[in-house]
Amino acid sequence: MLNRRDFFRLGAAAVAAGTVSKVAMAALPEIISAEHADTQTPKAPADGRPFHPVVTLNGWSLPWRMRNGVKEFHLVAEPVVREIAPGMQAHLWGYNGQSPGPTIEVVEGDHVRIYVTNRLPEATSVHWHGQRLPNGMDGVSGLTQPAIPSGKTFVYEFVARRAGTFMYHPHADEMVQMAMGMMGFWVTHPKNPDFMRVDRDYVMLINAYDIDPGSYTPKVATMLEHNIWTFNSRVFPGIAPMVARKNDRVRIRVGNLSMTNHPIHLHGHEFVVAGTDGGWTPPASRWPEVTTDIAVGQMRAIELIADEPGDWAFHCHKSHHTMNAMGHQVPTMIGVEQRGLVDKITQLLPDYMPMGDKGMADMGEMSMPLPENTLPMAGGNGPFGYMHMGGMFTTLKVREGLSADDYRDPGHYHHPAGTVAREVTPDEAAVITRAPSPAADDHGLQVRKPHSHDEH
Ligand SMILES: [Cu+2]
Repeated sequence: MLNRRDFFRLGAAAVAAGTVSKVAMAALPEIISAEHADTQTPKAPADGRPFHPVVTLNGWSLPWRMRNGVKEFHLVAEPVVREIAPGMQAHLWGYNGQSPGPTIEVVEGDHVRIYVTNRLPEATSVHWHGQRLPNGMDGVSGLTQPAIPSGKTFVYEFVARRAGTFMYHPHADEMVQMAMGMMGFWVTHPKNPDFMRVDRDYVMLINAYDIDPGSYTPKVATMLEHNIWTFNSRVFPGIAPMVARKNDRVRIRVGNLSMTNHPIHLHGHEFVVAGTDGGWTPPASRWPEVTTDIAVGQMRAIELIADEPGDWAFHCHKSHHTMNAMGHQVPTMIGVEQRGLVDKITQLLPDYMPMGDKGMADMGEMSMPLPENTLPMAGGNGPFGYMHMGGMFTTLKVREGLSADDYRDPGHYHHPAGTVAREVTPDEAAVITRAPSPAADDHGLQVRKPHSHDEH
């Protein structure tokens, strides 16, 4: 976990290592930077007006300073190294040491000033997605401002007029800069801290990368066939769980800055879409869902009562998006008998291994030697064996008896006796009722008899 002292220590290092002169920076808010991928436990704001902070999965919120009633932040656009999951690092562009950049949290009505220092090799800008602001603060390079050249610091200033859920990202060489990971979350909390109060408020951004096994930098021209699908530039099993006390009201805010839509699905509970990037939805307009599609450029704030203890999957429902480092040229081999072939192929390729004739679950599990800097296609070990999941997958862990500020991973769920699916006993098997069928073999399967002359 990060604490404030860590921020300052890392911040000092970042200033020393920076390319922008210390003298020029002296009047600006300190640069606070973080490089590791732990989730920061939320803390009540040290100054400014009160709010209930959000929790950024595998991320953190940017500290600020108050100066003459203005809330001042300092974002630094720069190359970063992001651990995608243990075993794989990506060379991305981001803000303040990370991609996505730190979450910015302000209160409705705050006068906000954001210094943006550009340490990228090319010009950038920051667009404050969804905000009401003066046109010249909207961050569209060429249209509303000159782009911020390398090595320069620009300042944005506006009043956060509307409470809600927002994002920030460049509007300069967008295809490259967003494919490289430049994006961050912004939450404007309501003036009244009890308005739509929830107990736990998680945020994450969806992005996707195309990083060939053995390489570190995303291929920025890829439009759809990405191989790394992320929540906050992390993939399962590298994504932190969301933790909730039983009966907590939980909000999960998800923004999509990838190149395709993502149907986000939660197990074991129903939720409502309580907010979009356009604001809070009127309560009468909400309906129960277990999956909500999030289009490109959209945000959804979903809310639920976490009243079912357990470890509940939370994931994108596109099955390719819960895979890692997946090639799309894999032939489907289900049902193909490969045994005869293998002997012949191994004469040519001694290390050849047949794959996928019973499905593809074995491909993550068999821990083949991987090239440098990539991940198995899926998964990690769960309490009941191997989990065939990677990519945009995490869990909502609902537990009784947690304290309100405890966000630590509680470990695997302990299921009450008799509540886990299991193999039938021989006695049970003997009395299983079979659906009446004209012909069933010993395994209960219907057998289609070949036509015979007797039937005519
Ligand atoms: Cu998806």
